[in-house]
Amino acid sequence: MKMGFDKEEFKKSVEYNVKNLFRKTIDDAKPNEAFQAVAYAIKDVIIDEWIATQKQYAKEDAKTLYYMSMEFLMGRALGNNIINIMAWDEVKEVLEEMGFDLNVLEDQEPDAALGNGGLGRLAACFLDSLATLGYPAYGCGIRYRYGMFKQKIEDGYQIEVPDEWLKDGNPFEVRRSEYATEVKFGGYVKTVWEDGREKFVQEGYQSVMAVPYDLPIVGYGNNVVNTLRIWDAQPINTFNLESFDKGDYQKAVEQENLAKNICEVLYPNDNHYAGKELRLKQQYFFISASVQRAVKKYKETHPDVRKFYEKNVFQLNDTHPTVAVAELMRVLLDEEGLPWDVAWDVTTKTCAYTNHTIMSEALEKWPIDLFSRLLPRIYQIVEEINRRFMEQIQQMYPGDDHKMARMAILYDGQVRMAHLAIVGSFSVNGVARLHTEILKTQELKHFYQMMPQKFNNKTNGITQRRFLLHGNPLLAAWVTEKLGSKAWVTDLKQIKGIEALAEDETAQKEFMEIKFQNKIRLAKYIKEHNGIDVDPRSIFDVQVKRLHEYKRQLMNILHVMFLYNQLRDNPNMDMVPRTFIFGAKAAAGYRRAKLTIKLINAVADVVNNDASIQGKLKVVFIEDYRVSNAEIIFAAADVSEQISTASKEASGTGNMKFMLNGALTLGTMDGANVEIVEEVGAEHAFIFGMSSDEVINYEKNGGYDPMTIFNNDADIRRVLMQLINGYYSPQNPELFREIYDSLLNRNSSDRADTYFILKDFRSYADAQKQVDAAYRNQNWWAKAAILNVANSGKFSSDRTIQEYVDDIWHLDKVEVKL
Ligand code: 475
Repeated sequence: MKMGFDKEEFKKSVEYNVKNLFRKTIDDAKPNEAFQAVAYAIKDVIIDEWIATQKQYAKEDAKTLYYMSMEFLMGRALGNNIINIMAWDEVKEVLEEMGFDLNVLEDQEPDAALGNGGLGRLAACFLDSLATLGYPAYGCGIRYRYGMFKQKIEDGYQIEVPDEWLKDGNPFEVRRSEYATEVKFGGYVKTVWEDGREKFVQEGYQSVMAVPYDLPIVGYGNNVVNTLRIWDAQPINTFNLESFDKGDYQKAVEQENLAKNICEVLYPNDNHYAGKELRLKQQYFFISASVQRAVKKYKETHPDVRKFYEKNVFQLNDTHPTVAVAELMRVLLDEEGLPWDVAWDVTTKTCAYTNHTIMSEALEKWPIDLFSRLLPRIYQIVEEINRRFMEQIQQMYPGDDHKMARMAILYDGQVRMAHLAIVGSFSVNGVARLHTEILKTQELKHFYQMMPQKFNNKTNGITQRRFLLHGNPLLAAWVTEKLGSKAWVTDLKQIKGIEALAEDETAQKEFMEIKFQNKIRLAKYIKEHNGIDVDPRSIFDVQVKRLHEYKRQLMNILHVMFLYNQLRDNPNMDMVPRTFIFGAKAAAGYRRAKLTIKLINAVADVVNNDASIQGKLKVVFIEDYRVSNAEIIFAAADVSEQISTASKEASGTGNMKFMLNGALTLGTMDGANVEIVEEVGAEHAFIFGMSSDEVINYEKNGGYDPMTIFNNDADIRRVLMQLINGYYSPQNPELFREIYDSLLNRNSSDRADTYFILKDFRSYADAQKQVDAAYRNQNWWAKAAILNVANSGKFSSDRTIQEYVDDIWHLDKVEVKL
């Protein structure tokens, strides 16, 4: 226990909160009320550390990271905060004395789902690591009124339900109206002469007030509390008679609507660019507010804004916050009066960019007419950045029009945000070694050739505090006992110490028993939420992640269909009972992804209700996959499905969470799988499929025809025919026609089976057979699982953050004493 946690005081605080919030005594409090009361009591503990931390940062004049991100997929805060103030056992005890179960209270909290998937969750893990390592940092984002939608499954189909996460308020947030900042949209730019220089002023614009809400980010056991600052939009002045009289009635209404709309909802697209105007408004809204605030704060204690970069660094989480490059230029040029060259020097020493995907449909390319209409001054600045950059290319590669066309920021009527991000940043990083290599040699090769010094790799990581200590208390306690220390909680490399136990039969038994208990916990969850009985003695084979074609959930379910055919032919087939578990949200407008969810559920319906296969096969689609149930799912997994088409998954982070919890990877050599296998040894994973080189080669040169496979492989053909003969949809045999067509018919890019599902299918099925064979040897499996846990040290986000600090951010650690 950390010094200073006073159980009696805490108890009083909870009772006081119940009284003041709900006019009740503690024994009348409903679970939700008790949750609120406990959360406020915890906030009370945190708040002093929060104040102390910020004072210490100011005192040391510490360099600060601004992690700019449209998404922070935080999940629940209560349990995590209690863990990080190191008061878990005490709080649990006090609550028990008061008649409450901490787990039940935790379940009252809605997930803060201000993100889609990997990119947003990575931002959340990074904040946890930054605070734990004691680095001064802000997360900067948007306070969406509705986060990621809640997923309901009705008749096998996904239904999107609005996520009213703020319905009962958010106990941990603090509104900071003193930092409200105006953000301007539209209008036109007027040039005026003032103080002997040309000045640009935006006129005829609409504006909103950005009002920040701060959330505490608690470091583990170190008194450090950083800030996640998310911005809300308010009308600048609610419309009044005065503007009515002036004939500005229309404008007043429009401004009010603008403010209402901007923060309304998170766009639910993962790895996909939709080009919506409101999305660009969201981007500029939170970036302008964050940049203005950062400059203002710096100027409060520093006389010379030309040295801004010495104390501030902006990390751009993908291209979504890239207007920061132009906005910082605008502030430095127009508000601070710096000359272009100086402003550019400051900007390019402040900004750094992380690329999270090479999927071409995810690349942000804003139409110039939209962009310049919404952000007229910003567009002017982008034009000048582009003009100067083109000049530079001309100088380095005289007459090479190809390079100009390939590298331009403004091209073909579009603003290419990735190019702006690269040109405006001093660092460009990928998120796993393979991904960074592909950026350097393929997608961004012209930029790499021109400015190789900017490029670097930062392999992703995850926080072991949430995904082991909180999510898997049984395994966490076991690891701590075996190591004789909790040091792994802040130094995951130490978990290597359990490697010595991998061959120890007692340890193996204990490990498998813990896994079994976690499988019972998940089985209970599935029974409660899906009404399906699953056997915790079966292999839990899990694929949880956003639904996307490149992630190939389709290949997984086609393989289930393939297995089911074998079982139907031979009910006595010798196989270890298997439970295939899926969890995935599909973007609301992604038709094929939604149809894949329907297919999974249709297969589940048939398979789960067929007594003839003697319970050897079960299929479960877990509704509303999100951070809070993910913690339970990872803990219970035996097999981790990481089966993306090689070269498509930039890194993956779920793969690391499974590994940390002792699941064996069944995967392709893609993203961070490559490094996972390197750490644990290929013999303790199941690797299959084409390499990224092979995939890229087919994409460039053609030569893949899925029809040949269809014609020559009767088992595959049988599975595919079942998509169109009503086998899983008797009432509508054509239901899955689109999926069938996607595998066999050429699309608009003249390719069929874009993600090489049929090409990799046999190799996948073979790997699945090896899983079955391997699981029969429980000693071997336990050993391999323990080795996975033991070798997961590299994949802590603490390691990732330390690399960002060493190579990019150059922050100093701050110590906070109370
Ligand atoms: C990668 N999201 C994972 C993870 O680095 C990787 C894109 C556009 C609009 C909205 N969201 C997105 C992503 O691109 C995304 O989540 N990318 C993911 O980033 C963290 O581990 O491989 O797909």
